[in-house]
Amino acid sequence: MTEPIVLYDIPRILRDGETEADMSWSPNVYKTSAALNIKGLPFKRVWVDFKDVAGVLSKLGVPPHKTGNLQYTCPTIYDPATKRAIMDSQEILTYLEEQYPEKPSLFPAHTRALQVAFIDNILPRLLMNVAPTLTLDLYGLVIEESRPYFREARARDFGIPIEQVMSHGDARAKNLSAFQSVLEDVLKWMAANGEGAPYVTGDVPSNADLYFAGVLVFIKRIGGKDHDLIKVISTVGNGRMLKYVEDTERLA
Ligand SMILES: N[C@@H](CCC(=O)N[C@@H](CS)C(=O)NCC(=O)O)C(=O)O
Repeated sequence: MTEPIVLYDIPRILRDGETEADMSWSPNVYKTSAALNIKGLPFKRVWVDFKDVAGVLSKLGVPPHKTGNLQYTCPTIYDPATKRAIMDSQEILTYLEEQYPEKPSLFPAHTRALQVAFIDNILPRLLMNVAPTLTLDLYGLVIEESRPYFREARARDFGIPIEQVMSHGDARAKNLSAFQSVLEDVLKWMAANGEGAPYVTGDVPSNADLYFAGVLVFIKRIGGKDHDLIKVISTVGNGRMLKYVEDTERLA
């Protein structure tokens, strides 16, 4: 019997009533676990604290990122069938599509260019409004021993301490309203698929869905039910956006 693929993931602290599945919060890891599930490829998760990511992943022999502040990141997978370790959600997806062509694809025919256009449009708009409204919430759920590492690494990424990343008052209201506009745009575009089509790409989920859903599921898992961002999600499209989040959360 083939051994399951190993997926390296970063855990978070659980709140009362949450289960191990809620421990996964990363939008990038979401893309990979959802892709593995959609493709029906069995996998097991290995939890690695923020502070240990570089140490654990470098031992797998995966080459470090050539650009950016971080040399090693999750998701990373190890596939025992080919004895290969691959890092980066998009590199992993390319590998899975090539290695397992008989499995469902995340690129329905003729959608690649439109998927890239969708991702390039929505991702910066989401991140520029989610970072100032959620970063400290994430920090609060980082495993205690990894907090100094997280604080230092994010200050390096943002160029300012994490407290200063957060917006307040009018600035926060603007972030929330801009976040709402992205969701409204996506619902408007999805309406072109016809009534009730569950995904951006219609009846089947795609890489574009996983990018978008990854951020929304991240908000749900980190913010919890009372966060302002979740309240925005709940109001958009009379519950249709919340349903999208709940449906896509089940993919991962
Ligand atoms: N481009 C990468 C980005 C991965 C990434 O940034 N992962 C974060 C978690 S969301 C991480 O591993 N951070 C480790 C750290 O901050 O040291 C991908 O798509 O996989």
